Parts: sequence; structure tokens; C-alpha cells
Amino acid sequence: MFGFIKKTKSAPPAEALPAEPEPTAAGAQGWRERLRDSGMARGLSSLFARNPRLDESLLDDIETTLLLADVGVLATQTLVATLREGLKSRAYADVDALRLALRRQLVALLEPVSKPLLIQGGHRPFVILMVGINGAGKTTTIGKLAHRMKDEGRRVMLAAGDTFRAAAVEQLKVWGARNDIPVTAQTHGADPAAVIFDALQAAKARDIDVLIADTAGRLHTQSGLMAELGKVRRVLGKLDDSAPHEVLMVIDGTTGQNAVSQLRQFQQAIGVTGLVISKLDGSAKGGVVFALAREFGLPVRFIGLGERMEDLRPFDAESFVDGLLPETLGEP
Ligand SMILES: Nc1nc2c(ncn2[C@@H]2O[C@H](COP(=O)(O)OP(=O)(O)O)[C@@H](O)[C@H]2O)c(=O)[nH]1
Ligand SMILES: [Mg+2]
Repeated sequence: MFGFIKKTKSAPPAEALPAEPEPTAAGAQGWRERLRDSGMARGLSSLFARNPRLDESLLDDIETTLLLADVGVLATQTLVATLREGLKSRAYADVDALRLALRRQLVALLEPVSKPLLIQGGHRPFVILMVGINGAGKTTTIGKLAHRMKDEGRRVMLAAGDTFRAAAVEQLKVWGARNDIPVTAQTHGADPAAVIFDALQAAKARDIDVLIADTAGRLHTQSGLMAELGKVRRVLGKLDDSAPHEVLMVIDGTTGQNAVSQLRQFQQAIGVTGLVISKLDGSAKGGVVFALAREFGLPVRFIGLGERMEDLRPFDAESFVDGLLPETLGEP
């Protein structure tokens, strides 16, 4: 069907690999500490540490803090309106009771999207298509995810579907070699749909459990994106009409409210079934997860908290909120 030559290149030898990023100051910390460095966690803790009074001005401060942390207008309004009702009906004995009510609401907002990615054994291979704009963290997330799945005893293969940037193929091969996982690639500029089709064929032949395909995610035109991702979906369907089994969109956690329009565009172009919010370490504000949950209700599968192989965590509403607004204030 396709007039291309199959080239499943082997990975470069391990000794030739660039070293994994050194654990930075943040890398030495646990994931909870990294979330506690986020804008939302710092904003909330300084707000409640200021010995606020249980009145309308406290609600104003909460509103401002949530908006500044990228929680978004809709989610913020809902949260504050519920607190205002509680305040009016004297449901809170003190500021701490209101703080805990806010905490419960934050968990409740994320609970519906707290659904782990389940690899169903009925699909062989289970095909994961990684999408998102350039620089969001797709290739890095593939490396982390591959590591995780290999650790769980699965046979994993990667497909270098970002053929637009020459470096992207090399970057994926490095992750493949680090994890000792095969990578299917063609030359720079090849048709991404052809590469991914080729990879699925190879994965079937090699009895692979999970195939993870990288894509380019250029966003200069919506029609270009739709054409490219639509073609990938169609050619996969020729080998397995249920594939892809997961369309995982990686969203940079530092992009703020722009994440909402990005997700809308990818929803229209291919249909997203799960999210990864990357870069929640460092300069992230953290609130965008709530904005996306409120707006789309799509499962958040993982969060990325660094550049190393281990820095990917399955998303869990309660532990995420714990990092932003711990149950007990002043916890280390
Ligand atoms: N701090 C941090 N950096 C990340 C994370 N995920 C990816 N990056 C970095 O973001 C940059 C872009 O990542 P990449 O995977 O190449 O993005 P892609 O263009 O979507 O494939 C790289 O420098 C990564 O190391 C993360 O969770 N935390
Ligand atoms: Mg990439």
C-alpha cells in the first residue's frame, strides 16, 4: 500500500548516549515539594498564613489567588460561589474550616478526571498516539512512559512520527536506547502516517504490548494539523480499526489559559482521550489542571514534574491537591 522502504534502525550504542539530565535542586526533592513550589501552592499558603479574617475580603483574596494561578474564570467562580454560600449560612467556624472546605472542593473538581490509563490486554499492541504543540514535552513524556511500562513488564516499541524536526527522531532514539526499547524511524521529512503505519506493522510482527507514537504537533494551521493527524488515524485503522487506543495530549503546565484553546484545537483535529500536564515543577502555577478539568472533563492520566525518567506520576486528585493545599498548614 505504501511505497516506502522499511527502515527499523537500531538504537545507538549505550555508551554513545548523552547523559540523562543531572538531578537539579528540584530533582533532588520529592514530587510533593515540587508542587509546593508552584504559584498556586505558594499563593494559597501565603494567603492563609496572613491570618485572614472570615469575611468577604477573604473570598476576594482567594478569588485573586486562584485567577493568578491559572485556575480560570469559570472554575474560580464556581469555587468562590460555593464558599460564599457557606460563609452566608455560617457553615465555617473559623478560617481553617473554610480552608478545608476549599480543599475538599478542589479535590471534588479533579475527582472526575482522575482516571488512570489502563492498558487493555485485548489490544495487541495497545497504540498510544502522543499529540501536543511543539515543546509541550511529548518526546520526553514518551521516554518516561516507556520506562514506566517497561518496568511493569510490558514489551514496548516507539514510533518516530515527528519527522518534521531532524532532532526529534534522534531524541526519541536516545530515549529508546536508554530504556533498551526498539524505535521505528524513517528519514527526516518522511510521511508521519507512513512511519506510524510501518511501526504498527512491525509491532504486530514482534508481539509488542504497547506502541507509543510521537507526532510533530505543528500548529500553524488548524487544517494542516487535522490533515496530518487525520491521516495517521486512517492508516492505523487499516491495520487495527480500534487504533489508536489512547490519544494522549501533552500540555505544558506553564502555558496558562492558552492551554484551553490548544486542547480545543486538538479535540477538533483528532479527538483526545487523555491528558498529560508536563512541567508542573519549576515555574508552573499549577492551576491550569483545574481549568482544563472544569472545561473539558477529560481524564488527566499523568503529570510531569521534571526531565528525568522517573519524573512522571499517575494523576490522583487527592495527592495533587495535597501538594497545592496540604490538609495541615505548616507541614514540611
Ligand atoms: N522541567 C521540566 N521540563 C520538561 C518536562 N517535560 C519536558 N520538559 C522539557 O521541555 C522541553 C521540550 O520537551 P520535548 O519532549 O522535546 O517536547 P516536544 O516538542 O513536545 O516533543 C525539553 O527541554 C524537555 O526536557 C517536565 O515535566 N519538567
Ligand atoms: Mg518532540
